[in-house]
Amino acid sequence: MAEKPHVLIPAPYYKPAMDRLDEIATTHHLYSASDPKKMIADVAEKCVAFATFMKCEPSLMDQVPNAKLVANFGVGYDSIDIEEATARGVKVTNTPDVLNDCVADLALGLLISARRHIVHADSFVRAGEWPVKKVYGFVNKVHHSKVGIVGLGRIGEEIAQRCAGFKMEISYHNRSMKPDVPYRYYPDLVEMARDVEIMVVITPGGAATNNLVDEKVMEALGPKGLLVNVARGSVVDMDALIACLKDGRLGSAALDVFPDEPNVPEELFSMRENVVLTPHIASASHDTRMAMGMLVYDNLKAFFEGRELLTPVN
Ligand code: NAP
Ligand code: 8YV
Repeated sequence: MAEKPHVLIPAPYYKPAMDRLDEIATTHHLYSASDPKKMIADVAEKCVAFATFMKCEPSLMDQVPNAKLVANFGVGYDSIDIEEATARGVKVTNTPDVLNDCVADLALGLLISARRHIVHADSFVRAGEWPVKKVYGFVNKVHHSKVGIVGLGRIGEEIAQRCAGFKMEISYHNRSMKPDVPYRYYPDLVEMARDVEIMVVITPGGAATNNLVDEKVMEALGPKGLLVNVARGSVVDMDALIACLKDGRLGSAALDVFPDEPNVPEELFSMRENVVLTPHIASASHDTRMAMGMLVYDNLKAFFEGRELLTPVN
């Protein structure tokens, strides 16, 4: 029987899906190697591809010169240097679409938690405060509110559909207007922020969106405004966010992503009433992570068989 192609896994992804890869490849798990340098020395020449979660530096590509595909576990590929990969003749694939629903679900979960204070109200009950204070207090509604989506792409459209279910008035900001969507388009992000009560950010990360949501945008969203970020930490200016939340220029925030994960600025920890935090879990259901992993698998299989890649990004 012919030897299976060798694949290097620099950073782990959903284990049941990584295990499936052993059906079609001989896998080398760099992240768990007791001596990573030795593993690279042993397998570098043999490996024809990488399967990875957001990690594959140009220096690693140089050390594994015959690997001509990076199959990334994730739709976002901002942490992979596409120009450097292309310059080396390395193709990159990602995992679009299979996670749209799951990410949109969490965006709405965060939105509702923040507006209705679900997390904070839960602490109120657990701390025994209900019998003492009698009433929790009053919050802002979700239904019929005005929401602005920053990045009306594959996931953004799913978020919009869910918002429509809550009878919200929906607007969006992209670099270009989309044909055939029933939502109001704002070419100017500050203008949209001024007109909405809730902003949901779901653009790609990377240089083009770095600090796209800056102090001006937050001030325009205002003291009653809610900012939800499920995109990348780099898209929102974290220093400005903390400052605006502290002095009330922005009302509240719900964040799944941070600029320096897994580190989260401690200032946010004490903001219990108006800030909801999750550890980058928007796509983290079993079904979705399996589907993402199988797209990694399918791209690798197509590559091994000389077929067209399913979801290439370069
Ligand atoms: P997509 O289909 O490519 O949509 C991206 C949208 O952002 C497009 O509508 C695009 O419109 C807009 N956009 C891009 N650059 C922009 C800019 N500079 N200014 C304003 N708008 C811009 O991508 P997707 O599949 O929906 O995924 C979006 C991102 O979500 C991913 O790249 C990833 O970073 C993030 N994500 C996070 C999680 C999580 O776990 N939290 C999970 C999945 C994805 P224009 O091109 O017209 O500007
Ligand atoms: C995952 C993501 O967190 O797809 C993306 O861009 O951010 C998420 O789905 C990640 O890729 C895998 O853990």
